[in-house]
Order: sequence, then structure tokens, then C-alpha cells
Amino acid sequence: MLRTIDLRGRALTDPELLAAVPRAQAARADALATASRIVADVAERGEAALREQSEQFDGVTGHDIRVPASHFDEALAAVDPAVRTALEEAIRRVRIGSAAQVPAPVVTEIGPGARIEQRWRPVARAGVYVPGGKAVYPSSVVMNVVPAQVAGVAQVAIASPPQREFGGRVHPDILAAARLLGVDEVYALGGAGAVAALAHGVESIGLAPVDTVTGPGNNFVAAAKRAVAGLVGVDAEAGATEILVVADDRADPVLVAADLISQAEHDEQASSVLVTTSSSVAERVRAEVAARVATTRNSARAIAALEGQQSAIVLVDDVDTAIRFSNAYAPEHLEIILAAPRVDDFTNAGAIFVGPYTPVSLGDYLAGSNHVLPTGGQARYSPGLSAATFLRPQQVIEYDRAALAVVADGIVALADAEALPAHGEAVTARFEAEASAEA
Ligand code: HSO
Ligand code: ZN
Repeated sequence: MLRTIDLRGRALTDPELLAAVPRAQAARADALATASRIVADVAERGEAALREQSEQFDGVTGHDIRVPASHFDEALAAVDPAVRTALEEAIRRVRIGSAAQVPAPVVTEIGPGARIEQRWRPVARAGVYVPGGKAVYPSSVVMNVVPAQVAGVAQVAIASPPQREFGGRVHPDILAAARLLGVDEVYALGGAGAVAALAHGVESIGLAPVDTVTGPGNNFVAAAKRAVAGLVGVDAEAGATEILVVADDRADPVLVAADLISQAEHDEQASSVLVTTSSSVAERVRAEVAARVATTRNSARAIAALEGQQSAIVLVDDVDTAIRFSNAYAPEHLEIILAAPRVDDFTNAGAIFVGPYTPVSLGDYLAGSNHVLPTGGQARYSPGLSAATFLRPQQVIEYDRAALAVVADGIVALADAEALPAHGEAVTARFEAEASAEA
């Protein structure tokens, strides 16, 4: 089952620590070439290309691409009341959590009469991709749409694959979530083609191009987002999920095992890693994982993930080494289960879950935090999805005459040094014009 890698008694560098647990490999190059072809085809042929793709990838023909209004209410009526209540609570909590991500505008006085306002403007239109293959997650609709709405994005469009078993409609749980969020612009489109359609727009179905595309998806969706980056904004890539648990001898092995399995059930490529200083915790977690995973609903998928090279129990000498490992790995989800958590020493993670009552699945649904997080080590430099994903910081500059006069000579000097004298003249002209008007 979960293999144990014993790194104790070895002075390892960060790269050596990292090499102990290789990451799951995504077929990048292949996916990029295929996705680029699909994106170019949609940009050129629009709806015709999309319909061919739906037939090929989803086994669906002649479906409504733009979801008709009546489908939303039907979907909401069909949803389990407990699920509806939980979705409403998730929306409420993620709204509160996302509001804290919207920075207040700041006016800075650089000098007398010299002022710069730093403000945050939302994009006008966002496109959210919601997967519909082996993963149909209404919770992800909430996690993408709420931050966009909280940021002040006026228009949000959703794309999600047409489902053969629902007569070519988008999955009803996705439509129900959209309805609860007040989003009525939804397109039954999947994969790389959906990302292309959002980015380029498709006139014949009334889909106007968006400014930013977000959302998780398979390799092709991730590759398509790379292909349209530059034309539109995109969020970080959220690939197969990852959990890294850092635990000492105080951790409850039953809970650690449950958490490792919880993310392993997403995907055969998911990574579940425990880094611990305790050989007894390591041994008991290993036994507990083996016992629990056998009876879980998605055991085949979870076992494949846990037996993969990307999953392991790593034994280290001390908490310092565990922290170094975690920072080098930069997991999507980090759980800290330590007697003294040292949260500030953990620098690289998509989201950090502290203490025995904060499992990752709390964050997946109802913590009020966002569950769309960078994977594959991208947490070293990329944030998770947030209201900030949909905001652009923008500076508004205003100087009065006296404030400009203070720096006029400096501008002329720099402009001359760069052989751009017209830059300097744009400044001096202001004073000459006034001088001659006064004369
Ligand atoms: N753990 C996944 C998100 C998710 N879990 C959706 C359940 N539903 C990636 O963070
Ligand atoms: Zn999850």
C-alpha cells in the first residue's frame, strides 16, 4: 500500500528531499499540442468545431449549447434538499471569506500635491470552466463564481460538458448551483473547446468573449488555458489533488489516514504524503490506510493513488526537516498536526490546515476558504483562486502644477539621458505655455 521512505540519519539538501517523492507526471507536451489545435479550430470555425468536438468527446449531437432558462429551475427542484442547504451555506461562507480578499483602495501622498491612488478594478466578464467527467463538483461552481461576484465582476459565464446520460444537458447539480448563485449564462461545452469558446467568443450562440478564464480541469483543459493565456487572464493550474500531512507523535493515526484517503479518492494521479518524525505514527497510519481504503466507495481510485510513486510516508529526524520538505514540495493542501504547529515557518502551500479539527475536506466544502488551489509545486509562486484573481490593481496618478514643477528638471535629465527629449518637452511645454499666457 503506502510505501515508507526512511530519510532519518541522512543530511539531505532540499533537492534531495524533494527527489524522494516524485510528483505524478502529467502528459504536458502531448496535451499542449492537442489543446492548441482544438483552440485554433474553435477560434476559426466556432460552433461547427464545437459541435464536432461534442460528438467526438462527449458522444452528444444536436444539443442546446446555451442552456435554456427552464432547465435551471428543473435542476434546482430535483436537487436533494440537504445538498441545497449545504450549498447555500457554502455560498454564504465563501462570500464572507472572499470579501476579505478585496483590498481597500489606498491614496498615497508622494509629496505636496502629488497623489497616487491604488485601486482594484474587477474584470468585466469572467468565464468559469466546470469539469463534468469523472468529477462533477457543484462545490467548484461555488468556489469559482463566488469570488468573481464578490470582486464585482458584472458578467459570469459557465461552461461545463454536455452529459450524454442527461440528454446532452449540463449536469443538473451544476445547473442547480448556478441557479443558487444567480448565474443564468451557462454553456454545455467541455474540455479544451470550452476554454477556447470562452476566450474567443462564439457569435452564433451569443457567447461574447470573456476577459478571464478560471476553473479546474484535466490536462487538456490546463493546456488550453495555457494556449489562451495572453488573450485572456487565467488562474493557476489546479491539476490532480495533493495532500501533505506534517505530523508528530501527538497525531491520531486514524485521522491522518482518513485525510490521506479523502484526497486520494479524487484521482489515480492524486498525491497523499505524510511527513512525520514518529515511526510509530508512520507504522499505524500505514496499517490504518490499508484497512480503511478497502471499504471506501472509491477504493480502486484511492488505492491506485496511494500505491503510486507520488504517494508515501516519509520519516524524518525532526520537525525542521519536515518543514524543509514541505516548503520544497509546495503542496496544494498542507495539514499541520504538530504539538507546536509553527505555522509561520511553512512558506509554500496552496492552503494550510492547522490542527486536528481542520481536515482538508472542511476546506473543500464549508470552511469559507477556496478549494481551487495550485498543484504540481506551483504553490511556490501562484496563489489559489480568490477575489484577487478577478481584480487588477490600477494606479491613478494626479499631480498639480507645483508638484510637477518639483520633478520637472529630473524628468528632463532622465529623458535626455535616454535620448528621448520629447518626453522632457512634454513637461517643459506646460510651464512655457503658462508663462507665455501670463505675458
Ligand atoms: N479537493 C479538491 C476539491 C474538491 N473536493 C471538490 C471535493 N470536491 C481540490 O482541492
Ligand atoms: Zn477534495
